[in-house]
Amino acid sequence: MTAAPVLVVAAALVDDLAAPSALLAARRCTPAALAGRWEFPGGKVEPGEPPRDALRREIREELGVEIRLGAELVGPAEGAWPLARPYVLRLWLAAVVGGTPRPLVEHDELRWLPAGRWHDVPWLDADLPILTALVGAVVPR
Ligand code: 9L3
Ligand code: MG
Repeated sequence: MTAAPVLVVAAALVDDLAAPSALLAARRCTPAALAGRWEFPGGKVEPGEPPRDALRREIREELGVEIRLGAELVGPAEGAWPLARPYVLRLWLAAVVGGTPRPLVEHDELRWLPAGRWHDVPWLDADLPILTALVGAVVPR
């Protein structure tokens, strides 16, 4: 029997939703198996929680900022991106509208990657195909 998918939501935080140039990458420090790898920040949706609300909550908890959501980068598996089972991920472009991002919970470093350098850190294996699709979907300047 296969466990039901668990939805994770994450943000591609960019400097400008209308013309993305810089992308925020977050380096995980937990769990040990993922420590040192970079990701789109976010986390698990709680039962009954609307996914967009969950994403705003996760980013508030993890980075201490308020965000505005832009377009979703729709994935290939019923709109989601497969992670290691049971997780699947949905990703939205987003911009910071209040505060300055800081690594508060499960990251130990944040980095704004400039245009053309979005692949410059060792991303989580699961996030790499999503990053590649993102690069193809947004037009950096
Ligand atoms: N995960 C993968 N890529 C991401 C995020 C936010 C999460 N961009 C994976 C890591 C964990 C699981 O999803 O195995 C749950 O994420 P979290 O709640 O530990 O952030
Ligand atoms: Mg998280």
